[in-house]
Amino acid sequence: MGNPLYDRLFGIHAGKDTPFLQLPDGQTLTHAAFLDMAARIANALTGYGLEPGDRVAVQVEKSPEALAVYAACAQTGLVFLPLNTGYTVGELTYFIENSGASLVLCDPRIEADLAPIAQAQNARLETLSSDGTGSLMRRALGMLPAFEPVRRTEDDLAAFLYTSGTTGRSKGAMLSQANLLSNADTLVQEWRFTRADVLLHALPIFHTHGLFVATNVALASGGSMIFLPKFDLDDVLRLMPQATSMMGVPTFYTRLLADDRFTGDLAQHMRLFISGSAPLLAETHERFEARTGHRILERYGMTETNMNTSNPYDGERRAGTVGFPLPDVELKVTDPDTGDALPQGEIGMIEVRGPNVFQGYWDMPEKTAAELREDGFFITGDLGHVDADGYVHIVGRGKDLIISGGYNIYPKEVELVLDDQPGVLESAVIGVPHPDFGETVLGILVAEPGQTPDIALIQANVQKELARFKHPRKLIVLDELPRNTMGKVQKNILRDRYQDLFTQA
Ligand code: MLC
Ligand code: AMP
Repeated sequence: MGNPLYDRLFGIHAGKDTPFLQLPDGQTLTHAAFLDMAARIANALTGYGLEPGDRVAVQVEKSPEALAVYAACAQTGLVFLPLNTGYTVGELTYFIENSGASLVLCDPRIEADLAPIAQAQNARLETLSSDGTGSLMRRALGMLPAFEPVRRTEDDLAAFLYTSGTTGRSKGAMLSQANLLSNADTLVQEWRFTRADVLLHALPIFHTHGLFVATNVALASGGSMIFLPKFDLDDVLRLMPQATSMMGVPTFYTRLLADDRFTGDLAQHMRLFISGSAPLLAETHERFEARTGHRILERYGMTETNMNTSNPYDGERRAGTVGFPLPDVELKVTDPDTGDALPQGEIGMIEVRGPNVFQGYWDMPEKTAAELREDGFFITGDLGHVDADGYVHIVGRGKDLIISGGYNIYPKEVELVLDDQPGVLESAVIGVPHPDFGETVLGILVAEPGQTPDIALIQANVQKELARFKHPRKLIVLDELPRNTMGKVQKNILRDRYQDLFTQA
């Protein structure tokens, strides 16, 4: 029986002296060295008294050690729960409490802030910094570099990824080993990844894209990664000639195109560029091809489902579409009101079913029931249609969601903070086009009668409560919000009015 996740992603490479991670300073870590590190961490984790199924909440900078914690969780049967490094202590408190984490792993810089929260939760608190130091590695380095993986089945949970919700409360999407493995195997095949691949990895490893798409594909194919702490344009340009492939959000591609150093020569021997997490403008797709000769392969996925569709490796990669449903993934377009399937070509709600679809939201049975049908179809919240050739087009979102540089922001969460501010009667938060982030957050405020909100003070307060990427890039005060006859705020009117705010030269 073994441990399918560990065996498939990590086990097969044991003992191999082939490179796995290449770091920007030129250092290389072999598969074997990485597995030694993971085994030491696994020994440390079990030494803390953690049991299979316990949650390990992790908010640390991207590093080989951070990735080894993921491997160690797979090996020990712990549920890996990575968290955006931008989250404030207030935001982290919710995740720690909601998940009932048994271990919190954080950067040493916020250890003191998190100590009372971990203590209240009866969770252990350990640290890991970006240079690999901290209490976890101090302990792990004294451990043996060998660990017999804990027996697990494909139905066991492997990870929780929190995804924000329309009400402002984040939900923990429970992902099983089978969810991750089925997608990793499919993507390796669909995108033709092999041991010869060197993936330029500049994404964060706390979300689906950087962790379960990029990293799992590299692991499952036995290839290696150029592992950058973040998307740094200079590093990406410098190291691209050593890579064969890259995965990124659209901002990666627009930033590359905005730089004259990014030439066709630099990308010449690359095999594949993949984009996802947010819509890639057809114009970006075309400019990229004109500059490099490469057609970006766009795919579509989400936290709850991993990847659902992909443009073909061979065959036409059609700009402005997200390609075909992946093998084993069923996709239908339904009437958002009745749930009935619509005829081909009509726009409606995209629903998906397959081995990739998650197990439900942790401790939220009503939310699970509202989005995951009994027959296994997940209601994505994305609106789209399937064209006559079978390509899926995403045309909008049924959910009130902003995607900025690949990060999701639910307006409600920001509105709740703005509504609480001195002098503010109410607020509306919308997404408007942005040249770098694709979309960005705009806050509209209505003042309490006779008051003038202090914008600088409000921005400072928002900063304390919410991660930087959620902050409104601008706050505008209006006399009143446009409403329909039912009293509902007409965000479409606001979006139209401010659509050029950040894009006009
Ligand atoms: C950083 N900032 C952002 C931001 N990222 N603000 C809004 N949106 C973002 N995405 C803040 C910084 O804190 C900084 O604040 C300022 O904006 C400018 O920073 P920067 O140096 O330009 O940002 P950078 O660090 O380069 O990050 C931009 C980015 C990064 C696009 C490279 O956000 C990124 O890697 N995004 C990928 C997100 C991702 O992996 N999504 C996948 C989700 S999974 P200040 O204070 O300096 O102004 C998913 C499923 C699927 O969606 O289908 O894949
Ligand atoms: P997340 O909840 O962070 O996993 O984000 C998932 C959402 O990102 C999806 O529901 C879509 O709205 C969006 N998304 C992902 N990939 C694409 C894409 N290629 N084109 C358009 N939207 C996308």
